[in-house]
Amino acid sequence: MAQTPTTVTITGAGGQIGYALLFRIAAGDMLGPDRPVRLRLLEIPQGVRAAEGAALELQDAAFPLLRDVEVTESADVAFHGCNIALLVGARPRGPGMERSDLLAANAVIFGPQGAAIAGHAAADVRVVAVGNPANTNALIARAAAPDVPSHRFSALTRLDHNRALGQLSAALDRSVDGIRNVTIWGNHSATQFPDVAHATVDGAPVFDALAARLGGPDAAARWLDETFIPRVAKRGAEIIAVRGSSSVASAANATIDHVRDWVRGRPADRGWTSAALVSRGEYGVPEGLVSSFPVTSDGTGYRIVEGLDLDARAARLVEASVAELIAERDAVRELGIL
Ligand code: NAX
Repeated sequence: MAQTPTTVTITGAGGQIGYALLFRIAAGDMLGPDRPVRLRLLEIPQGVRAAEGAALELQDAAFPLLRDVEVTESADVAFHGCNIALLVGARPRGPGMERSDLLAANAVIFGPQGAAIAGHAAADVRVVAVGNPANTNALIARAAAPDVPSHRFSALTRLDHNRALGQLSAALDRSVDGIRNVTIWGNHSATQFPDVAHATVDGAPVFDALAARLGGPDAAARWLDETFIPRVAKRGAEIIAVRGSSSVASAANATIDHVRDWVRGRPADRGWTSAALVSRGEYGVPEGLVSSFPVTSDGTGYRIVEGLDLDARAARLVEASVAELIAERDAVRELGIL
């Protein structure tokens, strides 16, 4: 029997990340070669022509898995029957914009989209906020959909996770493939904590491998503090400085990775990855915040890996990033949005 297509809604589909995402989804990279897809592209009037152009190109690519593409300005139409919601479109920070202005500008996007998801999406909907500030945008969407279980909402920190793998691979001169159990904690921002305390490379602790390569444990600790953490946390700015434009293909790739592992599962021998999920109090993160954690997936949903030891320094770094999430949540509350 022919499979029912999975409905994937992409907001901001006429933008850069949207363009990099659409063709990979239609090719089957996200949901697998056995899952037909139906695409719903949500845009605002300024972005509609670009989305329509992408839809024409999708037709020209003749993807066997692609059943249907619809471009719309209506969130209700876009999320009708939606199984996977990729919330990419967001309001960027403009000149002179304070953080509260940015949060308010995005709340009027992500609040109504959350409500439209609650009203129109399929019961099995899974939502990932990519548009920044991603964690708090997910929190806002989730708050507007109180009847949708909180485990159906997430925000993207997989790009940070992949960036961390890339930096370790280069420093150790080992394949990314052999690295396991890196964690991104906290916010998708410069306060995030990329943590390798439990990470291994080809079965041995990453820290020991770094120490062997860099000239001892002190040198390894210094590299982690002075090079690795700031480089991963500020990689977005580095890409802008070098490329003249923000991360696009790597962000789309991470979005594909995030949804693929969530929906299809992740082999246990690959270890954990990172995703921002709605906290139920794990690791002392206040309930309801959307914070990045170590996660596994058996295909039914992401599970937070619990019980990891955090030393005093790691606990302080997690707390600092979570403090930023609390401040964002409180700023949104002050605006009367939550
Ligand atoms: P673009 O400016 O190229 O595209 C954004 C698109 O969203 C535009 O076409 C715009 O018309 C549309 N849009 C705006 N408001 C909308 C609304 N209310 N409904 C539907 N569509 C709307 O940006 P792009 O490079 O694609 O980046 C998109 C977002 O991803 C930005 O917020 C960016 O900061 C964020 N990123 C998040 C990352 C992450 O790891 N979480 C990394 C990459 C990226 O920086």
